[in-house]
Amino acid sequence: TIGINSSGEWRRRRSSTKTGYSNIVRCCNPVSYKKFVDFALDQTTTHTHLLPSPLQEKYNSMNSKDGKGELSMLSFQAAKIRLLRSLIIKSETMQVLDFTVFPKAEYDTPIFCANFFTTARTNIVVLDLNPLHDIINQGDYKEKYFKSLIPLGLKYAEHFPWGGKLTSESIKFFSPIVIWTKFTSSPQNYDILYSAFRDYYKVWLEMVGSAVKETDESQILRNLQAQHRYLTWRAEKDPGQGVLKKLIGDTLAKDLLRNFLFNGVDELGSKKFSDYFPQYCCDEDNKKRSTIGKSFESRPWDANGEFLGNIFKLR
Ligand code: BLA
Repeated sequence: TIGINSSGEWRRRRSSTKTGYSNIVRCCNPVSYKKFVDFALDQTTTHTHLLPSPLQEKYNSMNSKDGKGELSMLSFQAAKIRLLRSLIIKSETMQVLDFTVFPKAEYDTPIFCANFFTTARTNIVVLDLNPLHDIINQGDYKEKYFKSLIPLGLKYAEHFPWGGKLTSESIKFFSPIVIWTKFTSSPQNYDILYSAFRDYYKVWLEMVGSAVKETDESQILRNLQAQHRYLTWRAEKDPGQGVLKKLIGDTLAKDLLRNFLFNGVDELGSKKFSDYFPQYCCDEDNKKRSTIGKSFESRPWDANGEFLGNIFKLR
């Protein structure tokens, strides 16, 4: 039985094992991210035929160094999907979902992105259909994929307040309907998060389903470069890196990031991080999270999905 006490504190859970009863301290959160992934896989199979990814053999499950945490990985591919992969982390102190789906380069559809970091008290959440191309300066791409979704974004923006300042470059990878939020752990919040996840995923599946295969080589190349740029950003700057390194060590964390989570970063293009993000060129080892700092204290889109931020900051 998983429960939560009124203050959202830890609770002791009695779990039965083959050998009897053992008391395991569990994070109070009555959330199971497996349910989210199960939903997504189930929905995906109603639209397309999922094939196991060649990555599955190597990346399936792993224990953390201290033996108290478990990482579970799943990966698939499909006719229009280059890679659908999920990572669930469960440890004594946190639960994490990193679920991302990358379309093939013949499609310019957004990348589905769900990143949830949960501890006993708090949650850091990004749920979005990450635009493949610039939606701040490129009106047609925004129009094509996001115009009709603005009401959906507003519906959840009401419940999930903007999460506050974030690495400035990240905003370019987010859409006008991004759910970027932080909230305290509660069953009600997880119910709404689950509902948002289902809504966003269903909408994304429809998008991919109706996407028409691009035949123009230059457009395909453009999509491929945008995918590679995205992978390069995330493989290098993912805020989860520190947590992963702590859990499984530097070498395994790096391998997981480059070869599983952001698979393709070493294959889909040859540009390096500093080619795409020259503003980081002079930072020592790219260690700084952002050279232009964090910004966007409040939601930088208005109710019509118009960008309100300072675009100059983003150059
Ligand atoms: C924090 N995670 C964040 C923040 C963002 C994201 C925007 C706020 C801090 C910041 O802006 O740097 C997520 N950023 C994203 C995503 C994109 C992006 C999804 O640019 C996509 C383009 N988060 C994870 C995983 C873990 C995790 C797998 O996705 C842990 C294993 C943890 N995220 C995590 C933690 C923080 C965080 C601990 C807060 C600490 C910090 O800010 O560094």
